[in-house]
Amino acid sequence: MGKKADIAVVGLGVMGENLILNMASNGFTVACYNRTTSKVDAFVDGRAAGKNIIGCHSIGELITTLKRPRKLMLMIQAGKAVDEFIASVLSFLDTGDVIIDGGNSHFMDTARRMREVESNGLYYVGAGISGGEQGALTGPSIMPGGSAEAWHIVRPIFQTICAFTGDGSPCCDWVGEGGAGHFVKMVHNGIEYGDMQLICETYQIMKDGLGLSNREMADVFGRWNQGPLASYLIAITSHILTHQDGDGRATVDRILDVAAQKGTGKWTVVTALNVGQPLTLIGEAVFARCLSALKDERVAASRIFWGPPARFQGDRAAAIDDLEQALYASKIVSYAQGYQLMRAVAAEQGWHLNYGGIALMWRGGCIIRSVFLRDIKQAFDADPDLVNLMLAPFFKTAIENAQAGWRRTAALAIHLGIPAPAIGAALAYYDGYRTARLPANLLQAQRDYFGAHTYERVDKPRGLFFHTHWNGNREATASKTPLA
Ligand code: NBP
Repeated sequence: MGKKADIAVVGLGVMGENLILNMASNGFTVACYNRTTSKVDAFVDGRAAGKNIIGCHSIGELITTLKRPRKLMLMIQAGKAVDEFIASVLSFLDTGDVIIDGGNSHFMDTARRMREVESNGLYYVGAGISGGEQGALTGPSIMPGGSAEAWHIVRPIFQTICAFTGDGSPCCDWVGEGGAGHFVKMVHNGIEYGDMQLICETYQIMKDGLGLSNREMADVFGRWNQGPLASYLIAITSHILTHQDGDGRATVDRILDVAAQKGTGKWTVVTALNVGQPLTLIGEAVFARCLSALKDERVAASRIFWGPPARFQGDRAAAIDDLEQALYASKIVSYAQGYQLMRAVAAEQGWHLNYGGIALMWRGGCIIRSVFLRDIKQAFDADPDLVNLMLAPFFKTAIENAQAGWRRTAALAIHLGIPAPAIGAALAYYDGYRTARLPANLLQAQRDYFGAHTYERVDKPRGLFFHTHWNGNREATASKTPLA
C-alpha cells in the first residue's frame, strides 16, 4: 500500500476539484472519488497530475486509503445526494472518524445528520464554504460547525487552506454545535443577495436616472471601492461594466435581465419569518429576483403602464455622492438585520455564536468580503452583546452622516419611477426601528374588533390583555392570556 491520505474529498465538481488542489498545494495528501468515476480519471490525469492526489474508483478503495481518524469530505449537490451518500458510507467507517459536508446544505438537515451520524459513533461537521471557484483554489472562507470533538481533527487542514486577512488571521473558526456552520453560511448568502441587489439599484439609478455611461459608472464604482464601500462585489461590478464582447459592445448590456437563484437567499428569509425577525432588505432582494424573472409580463406591462419620465435634472455629482451614502447606510441596515437573525436563531438553537469572529471569517475569501466587516468585527469585539449593529457608536455616526443623502436617493428613485426596493426597505426599517410608537395600536384594535383577539394597554401593566365590545358598551374587559 502506498502513501496514506490526510483527507478524502467526494465530488469532483467545481468546488471539489479546486479544494483538492488547494489542499494538495498546502502539503496534504488527498484521496478523491466521484460518482461518475470517469471524472476521477480525467482529474488525476489532468489538473491533479504529479500532485499528492490519489484517485479512487470505489468507496471501499477511498476508505482504505485514509489515515485514521478518517476525514471524509463531501462536495456534492446538497439535499438527497448527501443523505444517500452518508447512508452508503457509514458501514465503512469506524468510531471517531469524521464526515464533513462542505456543500450548501440547509442547517436543519445538518443538525439532523449530525445526530444520526453521532449515533453511529462518528463525528459530523457541516462546513459552509464561500468564495466560489477561485476561493476554493486559493483560500475560501470556511464556517465549520457540528460535533465539537471533531474541530481539533479538521482544524489543521481547514485553518491552512482557508483565506487569511491582511493581518494573518484565518477566515475559518469553529462556529458552534449542530447546523451552526451551515446556518452562518446561509446568512452569509442572504447578505450577499442584499449587497448585490443594493449595488444593482444604484446601477439602475445611475444608468436610467442620471444617464451615466458604463464607463462613467465603472469609474464611480472604482472610486467607491477606495472608500468605506471597498469590497469584492463593488470591485467586480466596476470590472464588469468595462468588459466588452469581441465586437467592442458592452457585455453587460447584452445579458438578459432575468436573475436566477439557487435557494439560500430564500432559506434565509424563510428562517427569518419562522423566528419573527424583520429581515426586510434580504426579503426585498429575493423578491426583486422573482420580479425580474417575470420578464414577459414586465415587457407587456411596460407598454400598458406609464410613470414619470426617468429624466434627472440637477447636480449629477451631488446625486452620485448621495447614492454612495444610500448604499452605505442601506448596507449597515442589511448587516444589522442579518446579525439580528443570527442572534434570534442562536437563542432558539442554544448556540453561543461569536459575532465578531463571524465578521472575521467573512473578511477574506468569501463573496461579501469587504473593509466594512473590519468595522463590524470591532463593534462586536467592543460589545459582544450588541442588540443591533446600528446602535454601535461607529455605525450610529455613520448612519447620521449618511442619512440626508440616503433620503434624497430614496426620494429621487420614487420621483423618477425607478424601483429601489432594498434601499427603500432599509430606510423604512431604520425609521421603524427608531420610532417609539408605531401604528400597531390601531392594528391591535382592528384585530380585537373583528376577532376579539385582545390587546395590551399603555395605561396598564404588560401581560394584561383587554377586549373591547366595539359596538356595545365601551368598557374593556381584562384577561391574563391573549386569544390567538
Ligand atoms: P455541484 O453542486 O454541481 O455538484 C456536482 C457534484 O455532485 C458532482 O461530483 C456530482 O457527481 C455530485 N452528485 C450529484 Br449532482 N448527485 C449525486 C449523488 N446522488 N450522489 C453522489 N454524488 C452526486 O458541484 P459544485 O458546484 O462543486 O458544488 C458542490 C457543493 O458546494 C454544492 O452543495 C454547492 O451548493 C456548494 N457550493 C458551491 C459553490 C460554487 O460556487 N459552485 C460555492 C459554495 C458552495 P457526478 O459527477 O457523478 O454527477
